[in-house]
Amino acid sequence: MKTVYTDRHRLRNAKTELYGGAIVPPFECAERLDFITQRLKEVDLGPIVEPQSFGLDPVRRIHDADYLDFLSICWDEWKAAGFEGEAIAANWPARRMSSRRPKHIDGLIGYHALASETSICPGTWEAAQASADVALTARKLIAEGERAAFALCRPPGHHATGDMFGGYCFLNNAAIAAQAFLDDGAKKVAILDVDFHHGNGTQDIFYGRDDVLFASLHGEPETAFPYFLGYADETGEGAGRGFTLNYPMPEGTPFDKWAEALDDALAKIRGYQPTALVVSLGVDTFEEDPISYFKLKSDDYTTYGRMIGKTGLPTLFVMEGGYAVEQVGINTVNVLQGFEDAAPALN
Ligand code: SP5
Ligand code: ZN
Repeated sequence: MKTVYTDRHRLRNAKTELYGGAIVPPFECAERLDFITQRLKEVDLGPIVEPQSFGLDPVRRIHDADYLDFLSICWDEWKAAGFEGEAIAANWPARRMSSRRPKHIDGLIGYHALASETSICPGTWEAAQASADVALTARKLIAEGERAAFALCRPPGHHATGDMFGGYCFLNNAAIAAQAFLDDGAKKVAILDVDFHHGNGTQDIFYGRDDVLFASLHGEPETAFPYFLGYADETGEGAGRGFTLNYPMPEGTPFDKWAEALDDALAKIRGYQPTALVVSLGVDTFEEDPISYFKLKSDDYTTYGRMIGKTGLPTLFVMEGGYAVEQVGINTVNVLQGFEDAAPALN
C-alpha cells in the first residue's frame, strides 16, 4: 500500500497545550509521525509519496468561508493584539449568550473553538492545508485504481466541524476526502472512526445526510473528550436518520468487547454498499496511551486491520490520534499490514 506523506506537517510545532490546568508540551507532536514513517520503512509496507496541492476548493466543500478566513489570519492577529503566548481560546458563546461573530481575535478564536487545549501557533494553517492535501492525494490514488492508501495526515482532523477547531484538529481531512469521492461520482461513502475519541466533527458535518454513513467507536461521552457528543442515541436527523452509528464504550474496554462493536459497525457498513470506505485511524485505543482508557494491545491492531480488509471495500486510511509516541508506529502499521493480509493489493 502506498503512503502519502509530507514533512510540511512540521510547520505546526506548537509549544503549549492546556491540560489539567497546566501548560504542557502538546501530546500531538511531530515525533509521532517520525515513529510511523520509521516503522513503514522497517516493514517495507510500500512507497511513501509526496502529496500534490489541491488548493482550497475541496476544503470549502466542508468548511465555511469565514472559518477558513479565521484560520488564515489567527496567528498574525493574535501577535498584533500583543499577546505573548500561543493563541488559545478563553471565551465562548455559552448558553443564552449571543452567537454573533466578534471582531477582536480574543473573541473570534472562542467563536471558532470547540475546546481550549489546542493552541494555534505560526505555521498551523499551512500544516493543516498540507494535511488536507495528503488526504486528497491518497484518495485520488484509490480513485485511480488502488485498493487502499494511507494518508499520513498531521494535524489530525476528525474533531474539526465545518466552523470549529479543537481536539488538535483544524481541517477535517476524512470528511474532505469523503466529499471528494462523492464529487468525483461516488454515490455513497462510509466513514469508520476507530480513534479513541468520538469523531464529533465528522458526525456533525454529515448528520443530516444519507450519502455518508458515519460509524464511530469511542470512549463514552460521560467520561471522555469531546464530552458533548457521541451518545448511542445520536443516529442522524432528517434524510440522515439512521446514517450515524455510535458505539460508546466505558473505561477499561478490552479488545474483545471493542471488536464486537467493530464487527457490528462493519456489518452495517457492508449492508450500506458504499463505493469506498474512509477509516479515521487513531491508535489512542492502545493500553499505554497517556490520555485515553481502552486496553488494546499491539497485536490487536493487526487483528482488526484484517477485519477491515475482509470487507473487500476500497479503503482510504486517514491518520488521526495516538499519543503513546514510541508505539504509535508499530500499532498504526500493524493495522495496515493486517488489512493487506486479508486484502492483497490489486496491483
Ligand atoms: C485527534 C485526537 O485524538 N484528539 C484528542 C484530543 C483530546 N484532547 C483533550 C484531552 C483531555 C484528556 N483528559 C484525559 C485525562 C486522563 N487522565
Ligand atoms: Zn483521539
